[in-house]
Amino acid sequence: MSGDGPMRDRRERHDVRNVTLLWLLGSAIMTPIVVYVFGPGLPPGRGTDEAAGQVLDNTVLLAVATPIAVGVLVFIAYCLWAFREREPQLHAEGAAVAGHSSVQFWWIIATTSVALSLSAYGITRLLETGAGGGQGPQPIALPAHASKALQVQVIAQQWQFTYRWPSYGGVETREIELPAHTLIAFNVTSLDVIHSFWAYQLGVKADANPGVNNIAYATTRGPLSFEVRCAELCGVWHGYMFNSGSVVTRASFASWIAQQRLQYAPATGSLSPYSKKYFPEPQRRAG
Ligand SMILES: [Cu+2]
Repeated sequence: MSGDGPMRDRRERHDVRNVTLLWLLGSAIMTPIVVYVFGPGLPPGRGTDEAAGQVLDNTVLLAVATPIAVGVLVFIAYCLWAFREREPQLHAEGAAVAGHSSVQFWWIIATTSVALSLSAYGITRLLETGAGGGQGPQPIALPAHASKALQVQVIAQQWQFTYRWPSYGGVETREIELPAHTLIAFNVTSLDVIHSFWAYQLGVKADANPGVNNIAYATTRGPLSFEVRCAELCGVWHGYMFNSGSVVTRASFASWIAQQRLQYAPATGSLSPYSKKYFPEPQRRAG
């Protein structure tokens, strides 16, 4: 008795043409819905050029993933139907599992091409715009006019962020306000343990490491309020390490920073000189 004959018959009965049509139709319907209905609501919003870029990238990922997800769902649905037990037999085993070399071949080709082209897309986008992530002390992908960016130093410590403004007399503030339509260079560092500066609506997330100046760029758009959270478990009060900030018009920013300079003048005088990184306990960090 040969087991090969009936199995081959069974395989040939598969409705490849209609399954493929169903997949193409489902993808043609679902992909525009996903892109145009869900795309605009994807994180992290359009608070900065970088955040908007992340929305675009997330939309591209979702658009590419949709036909794949539809394909998997159609395939599962077809399997449930095609391999259902037609005539219940108490002791019958299912058909032997058989490979299908051409499906396997094309699956590997398709998934490899999708993964490689997405990684090429990701690398291009990172080099084009930066991504709002810290790129270390010497970023290799600089935005245009990077040297004219407004420098803001983000100093993390257990368990709060403070902000230092080298172009405004080195004043250090407890809150953060940023001027609209301005390229900002966040110089992120820490005084103690590893933290992470995560300003969600700005599309910025950068590690705050002691002894390191980690630079992230973002170009603000219109007025906006945003939240800052520490995104790295940093001790018992990690969950309380947050504050809020806002992007305001350039005129309001100018009056805010002037008022901060005035208010903190006595403190500014006793701060150590502005530096890209600080070691508040020099005796424990000799060298
Ligand atoms: Cu922290």
